[in-house]
Amino acid sequence: MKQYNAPLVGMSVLLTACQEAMKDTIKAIRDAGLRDVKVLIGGNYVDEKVKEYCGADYFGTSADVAVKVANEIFAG
Ligand code: B12
Repeated sequence: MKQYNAPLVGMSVLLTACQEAMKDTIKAIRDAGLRDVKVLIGGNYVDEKVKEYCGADYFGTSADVAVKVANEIFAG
């Protein structure tokens, strides 16, 4: 992520059991000092609550949202 200077990271989850891992991953991104990297999470059960819990910046339940968010971020 650091190496490629990625502005956006997307994560997909199917299982509620994977929520903690997603939270830990986002924490690791922040702890690595990558505070400007936006994190978008998605998957069937993901909603605003899950987004808040995991510390993500955006959530989506369809691929269209990923495109919308990416366009927003790349537009500055
Ligand atoms: C296929 C499937 C499996 C397959 C997976 C095959 C594979 N290699 O991927 C197999 C049979 C292996 C499987 C196993 C299990 N499964 Co299963 N499985 C499913 C099923 C039927 C479909 C999932 C799927 O692939 N959908 C197709 C994709 C394209 O859809 P999607 O994931 O929703 O993604 C869309 C959107 O959500 C969005 N999206 C997805 N990611 C992202 C990311 C971003 C950033 C954005 C913006 C959008 C986005 O875009 C996609 C396109 O529209 C679901 C039920 C369901 N209808 O969801 C259960 C389901 C996910 N499974 C479930 C369970 C419990 C399991 C097992 C734990 C069962 C067990 N006891 O062993 C295991 C876990 C295995 C594991 N280690 O992960 C539960 C999860 C419940 C929960 N809340 O956690 C579900 C919901 C079924 C249920 N109702 O109980 N499973």
